[in-house]
Amino acid sequence: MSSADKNLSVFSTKEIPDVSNKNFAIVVAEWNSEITEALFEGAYKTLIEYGAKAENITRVDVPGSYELSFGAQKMAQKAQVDAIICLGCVIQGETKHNDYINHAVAQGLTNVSLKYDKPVIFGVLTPNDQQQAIDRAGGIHGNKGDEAAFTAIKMLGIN
Ligand code: DLZ
Repeated sequence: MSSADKNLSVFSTKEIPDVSNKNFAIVVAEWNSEITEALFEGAYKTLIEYGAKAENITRVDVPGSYELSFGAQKMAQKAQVDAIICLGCVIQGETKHNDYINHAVAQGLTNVSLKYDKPVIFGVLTPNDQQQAIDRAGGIHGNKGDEAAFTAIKMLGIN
């Protein structure tokens, strides 16, 4: 029996909503900028492909991935912003900085999303090395910036 047969109201991320009048913010970390620029290009291109207007897309740069939460919060506070896409790349190093940063950002973005009732997308690569990052920023594993933007678009279908 389909959902229609059951007479359910369905909000589903399987549907692609009209985003032609939606406002997006893309927050981009400067660390590993060759990677995060590629993520940004992918995210921006995807938003435009799905109908977002260039004038409705705001870019915010922050120093590192740790600052993505604050950047996201500033954007979430703006009434006109509907969804926020956060892009970063934290490469595993000899210390545990990556664990601390990744966990803090994941928690921070979740908090902003729930507090402001807006989709805040975790587009942060957490690779073991530079090559894994390249592979996911337009390389053999695609561009995670595209995926982050597509996720933001889909989440706007949940009302
Ligand atoms: C400090 C630091 C280090 C070691 N590595 C990264 C990284 O791989 N990717 C990234 O986005 N940011 C890194 N940072 C910077 C932190 O995110 C943050 O900007 C600083 O700790 C200042 O709060």
